[in-house]
Amino acid sequence: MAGSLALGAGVAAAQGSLASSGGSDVAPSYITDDDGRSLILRGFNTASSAKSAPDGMPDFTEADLDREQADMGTNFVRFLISWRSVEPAPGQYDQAYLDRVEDRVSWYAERGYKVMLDMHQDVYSGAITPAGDGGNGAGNIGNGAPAWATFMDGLAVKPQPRWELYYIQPGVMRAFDNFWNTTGKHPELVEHYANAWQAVAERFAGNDTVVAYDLMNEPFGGSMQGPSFEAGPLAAMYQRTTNAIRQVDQDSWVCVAPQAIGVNQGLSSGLTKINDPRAGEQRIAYCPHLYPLPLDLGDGYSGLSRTLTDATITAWRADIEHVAGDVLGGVPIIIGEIGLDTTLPGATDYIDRVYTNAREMGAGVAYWSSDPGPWGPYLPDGSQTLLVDSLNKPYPRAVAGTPTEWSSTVDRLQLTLTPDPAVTAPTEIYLPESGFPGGVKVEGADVVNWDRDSRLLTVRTATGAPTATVTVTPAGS
Ligand code: IDC
Repeated sequence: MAGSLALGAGVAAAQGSLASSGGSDVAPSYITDDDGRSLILRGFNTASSAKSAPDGMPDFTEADLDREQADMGTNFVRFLISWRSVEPAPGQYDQAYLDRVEDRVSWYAERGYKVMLDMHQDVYSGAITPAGDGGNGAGNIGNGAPAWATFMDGLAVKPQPRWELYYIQPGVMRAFDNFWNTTGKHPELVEHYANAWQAVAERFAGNDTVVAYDLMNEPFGGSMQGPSFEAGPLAAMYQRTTNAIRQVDQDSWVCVAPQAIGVNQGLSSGLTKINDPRAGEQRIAYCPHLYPLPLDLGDGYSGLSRTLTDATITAWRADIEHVAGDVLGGVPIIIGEIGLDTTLPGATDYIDRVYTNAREMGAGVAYWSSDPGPWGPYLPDGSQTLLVDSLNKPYPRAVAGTPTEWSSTVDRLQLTLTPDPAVTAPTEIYLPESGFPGGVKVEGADVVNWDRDSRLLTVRTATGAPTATVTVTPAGS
């Protein structure tokens, strides 16, 4: 069975280093910054509150961003945007909305972040339920597509106890079937979608802070599921949208994700190769999500649930490495969503396990989400959840070469890299105050700068060496 093969491969991966990942023989690759440095991206999804806000903006201020940066040293955001906001009427792109997005992007730019724009959807659109919540008072459910692009053909959407269950309501299934045009009645919808992305890309093409476009949150195939959907209408939409983006933007990375249902829980994806028409190396990235079923159902990370979750992570990782390495052609990986209710038993252990895997995979991570509440870093009263301490660890943010292995505890970081002589900018490392209250001791590299306020250390390794290992500990250690 494919599942058990994948499991075996993942176990081997856990013992190897970055260069010998389990699901593929292809070494991890990285999104690079304008200085050519490999980026290790750590941040949040911001935010769920944008989904049904009339102006499409998250309930997230510049002060919230300052707090996040000071508390966790993040350098990345998966920023939620929506098709309904970009194209409120067919063929009309709302430039005032894009102004608001650009304004938020400038907050991130001023603080040295990189932004991935995520065209979010859940359960197709806000128009699947007139009240927006299916009548069950659970808050926002459907979001994403504009009402004018929602064709349910009169089929029902009944109130459901969980938001995910709306996906299999007949009206929602039909809306997706019409979007993918498996009904043969709406060939215009995917075209609108690609053109909406082109309008976004046109706006951000010259913006160095926006590095990536996540083409569609959690694709769902309606009545077409699994590999036939992923290799069929999904891959076709990705290709069409990539082509549309490349007409206006040659440099941003285009991120593709698998079908969410099943693949988020560790099953194999049937996604096929997307060709990047840009001149030069392709800039496609793979951006899957991880939501092990036991945790999603509200179980903690302990006992049998922990065993099942670990098996999920192992299979999930092997398949991601296979798709990114072998199917898509050795592309970077960004985990677009991982997250859980931090009050569940074992939450810290689960977070550590996922971030350890991400580190070994060379993957970026966007935690779901920065919204106040038990899943996030802060409660509505501003107090911290355990997430802040769990995530506030040293990490290399930008590496002058290719990282081959790195590890960290709160007061120690070790990084091995293959230096790239063409990169002149230094390697940048984040060091939290909890582990590094004073000076730093650096072995294996020269210190360029240590800024105790921003918690950023920059170092330069010897030129000409084939590999370099940098170790950072607190001064006096
Ligand atoms: C959830 C929000 C919740 C909202 C729901 C539907 O936390 O408040 O009611 O969306 O809009 C995903 C989705 C992401 C989900 C998240 C957590 O991409 O939008 O947010 N999740 O449930 N996939 C798996 C989990």
